[in-house]
Amino acid sequence: MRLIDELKERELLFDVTDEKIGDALENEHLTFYLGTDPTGSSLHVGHLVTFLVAERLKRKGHNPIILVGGATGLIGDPKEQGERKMLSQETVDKNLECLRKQIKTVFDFDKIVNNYDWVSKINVIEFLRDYGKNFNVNNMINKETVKARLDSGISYTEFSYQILQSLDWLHLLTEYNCQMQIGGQDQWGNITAGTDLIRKKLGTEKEVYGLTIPLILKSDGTKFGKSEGGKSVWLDPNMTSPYEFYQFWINIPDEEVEKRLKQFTFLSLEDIKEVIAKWNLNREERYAQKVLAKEVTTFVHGAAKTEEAINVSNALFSGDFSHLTASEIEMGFSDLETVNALDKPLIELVIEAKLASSKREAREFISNGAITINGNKVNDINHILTKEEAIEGKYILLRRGKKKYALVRL
Ligand code: 485
Repeated sequence: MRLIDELKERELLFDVTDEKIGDALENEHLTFYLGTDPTGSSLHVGHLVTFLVAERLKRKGHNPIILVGGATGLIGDPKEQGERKMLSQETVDKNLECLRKQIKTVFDFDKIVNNYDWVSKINVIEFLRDYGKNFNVNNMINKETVKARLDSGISYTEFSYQILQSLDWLHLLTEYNCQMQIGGQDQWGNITAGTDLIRKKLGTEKEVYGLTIPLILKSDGTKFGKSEGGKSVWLDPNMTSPYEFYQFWINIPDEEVEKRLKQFTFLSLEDIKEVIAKWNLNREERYAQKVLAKEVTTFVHGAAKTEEAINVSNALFSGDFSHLTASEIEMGFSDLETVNALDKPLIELVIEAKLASSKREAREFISNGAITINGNKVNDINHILTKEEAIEGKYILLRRGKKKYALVRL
């Protein structure tokens, strides 16, 4: 199947600037770029889909350049909700280093550039004469992102953003023969501003192509990429643990799972069909979600962390924690109420861990068998936890009933 058709089939194609792109993707080795601004210290799953398209193009033999916007991050791409808070140079620099590291660890992209390197060298007279002169304000105002802000207001700073993104592409085309830019569907205006600038500066001597990827939405039309608590799902394991990351994918609803397998995994379309057929035999087992979670978590966090995440999930499901390692406990239960054992009797620990609100209640829970330690029932309210009972001599999971957990550290 042609790559362009495969992208369509996987619901990864929103728009292209030129239909010839289909042939170019098939017959040429294009250098292309994808840009992101260092507005945070990590990418999230919303970014991921676009980066995965870059990976797909790379696997087809095209040459990726990843641009991290050290300059554009200081300006701010206009967003519908209103003017951005300007970030300090320090924050942008710090975020940029984090993103650069993350992109290097997760993806296998050799070339990462920073537009600060060339944008910071342009002076205001050059900016207005060499670039500004090629932009028509009427066209600039008609870009979706600007149009959406005309009522509420937009600063000249954010209004100028599209000029910067356009001159980036011109720079990368001149420097690296970068003929294609990809981005999410919200980048359409910036990308077409770039093709216009290139045409004005270089005529039609160079073919250039823009390709956008649809914004990922949940089936209820809301934004994709928030976990149940409304927290963003980040790629940084210190912000979203591999276990939480895995859980996010395990919890993808049935009506979305086939689409996510197509968009977020490198499984072939035939393999995905088979996964779906098997899943349909008994949807309750969540086979398709398990394949999805395993594939995406492995891509982002590697096989070892994924195995830990799966072990934690299985332990939570079965209530048997005896096989977990200390590192798995740390990954899976970092959010839990944690108490230090220090020779305290079980009844006190249960209260301290907020699994009971009074001595009377704690005694009742323990004696009627509602309290387990690492999955085993204990009925003795004065039981003192020992290192032998602890996982790697360190951790004990206290549980009340089916769902209430606390972590005891020895
Ligand atoms: O030359 C460029 C300079 C900056 C950018 C692109 C080219 C960044 C771009 N303007 C942007 O704001 N991107 C968003 C970001 O950085 O968070 C998101 C897009 C999304 C997808 C993702 O980056 O909103 O659609 O492209 C990778």
